[in-house]
Amino acid sequence: MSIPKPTPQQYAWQNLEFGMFCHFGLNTFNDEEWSDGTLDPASFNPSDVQGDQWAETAKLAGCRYLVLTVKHHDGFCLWPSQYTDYSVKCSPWCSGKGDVVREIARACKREGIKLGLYLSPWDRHEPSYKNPPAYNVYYKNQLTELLTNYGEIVEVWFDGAGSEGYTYDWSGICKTVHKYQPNAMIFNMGEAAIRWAGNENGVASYPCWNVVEHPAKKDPVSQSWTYKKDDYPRWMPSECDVAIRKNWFWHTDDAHTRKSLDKLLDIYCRSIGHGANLLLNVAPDRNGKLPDGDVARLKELRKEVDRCTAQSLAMIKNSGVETEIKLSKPTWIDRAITMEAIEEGERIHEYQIGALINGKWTKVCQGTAIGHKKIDRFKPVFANQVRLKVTASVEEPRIRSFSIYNTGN
Ligand code: FUL
Repeated sequence: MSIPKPTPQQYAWQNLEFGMFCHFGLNTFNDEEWSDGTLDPASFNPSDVQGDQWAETAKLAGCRYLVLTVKHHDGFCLWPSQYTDYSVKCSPWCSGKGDVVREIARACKREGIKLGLYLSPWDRHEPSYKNPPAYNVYYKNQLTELLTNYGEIVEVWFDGAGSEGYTYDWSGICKTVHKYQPNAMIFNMGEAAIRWAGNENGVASYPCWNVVEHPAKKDPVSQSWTYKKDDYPRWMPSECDVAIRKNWFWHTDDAHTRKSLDKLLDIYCRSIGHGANLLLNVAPDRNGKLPDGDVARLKELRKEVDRCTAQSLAMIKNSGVETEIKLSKPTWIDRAITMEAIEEGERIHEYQIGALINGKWTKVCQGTAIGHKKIDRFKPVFANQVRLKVTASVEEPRIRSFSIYNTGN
């Protein structure tokens, strides 16, 4: 039997690596995170919705996709859905003629940022929620509106929160996605193409394998996947989510909780650097704008990621168990970034990185999974040869790139 491999869509999505999450809605205007569906839609009144600023910020941060909460648990819709009045059309914003989803889709397209949609299954406003068969129709209708009116959608984010024990028509919901957006990633529920990393800290525990065994075997998070037993093992990459501040939505009093640059760099190395995608939430404020302080922090993050990795001392592509880099003279090295050619499966199960120091090979780090990307940070060594040695694999290892750096950190 051949080893599991990503679909072309999963592969393309993994190459995006970094996304921006935007939580925006009635909660933004009421200092709430989980409002109960009774807030007055009239309170949704941004002075402007500056989609271009969101998309430009995503781009300068190095994000390649943006996931917008088009409906959070409170049921309020950021687009004028024909299936409910609990939406922007009953708000004073643009005299009820506005459409946040349209604005953000337009801006993302302009910047070359792919768009993802978070549509909460749990709905605390919609009266039919009490009647699952009726609500499933409502949900699929809304999904159809979203998947047919806003261009290409890269990901549909199905949040499991609040839905424990509820009967969703996951098969029908996923069919709707496949029908209208066959390339979209389904996050976390139903016939998921990508899985949740299992925490809201933005980190993937290591090793974070791309291939999942049958979920009943070990992964409690994945009980929501509706695949049959025979469909395992299967390729299902991981996505990590985290907010730049303590909360997901914008609040009047949490700017001081903005994560430090060091914290964000650590998150980056333990999500993207563990082979997962990172979805970093930056919440638009009541002016419909991403706050200046958050934007500044994202710029710092991008600058530091670029500084550390823009100039590799050497980079090499290879097939086989040993990949060696020879430098012309001894150089300080403190980081290695390795990528497997995952389109051919996750073949590497164990590896070591060694450096030739004063004529002697010394191990600088070791690991198990590499997958899409592994970032190894280690104590600086002064060496002119560095070697990646695969010590356990299935089939011949395929190294998309092995590169070394001196970050000085
Ligand atoms: C959770 C939600 O309950 C939070 O409000 C937030 O949307 C987060 C991304 O997912 O499950």
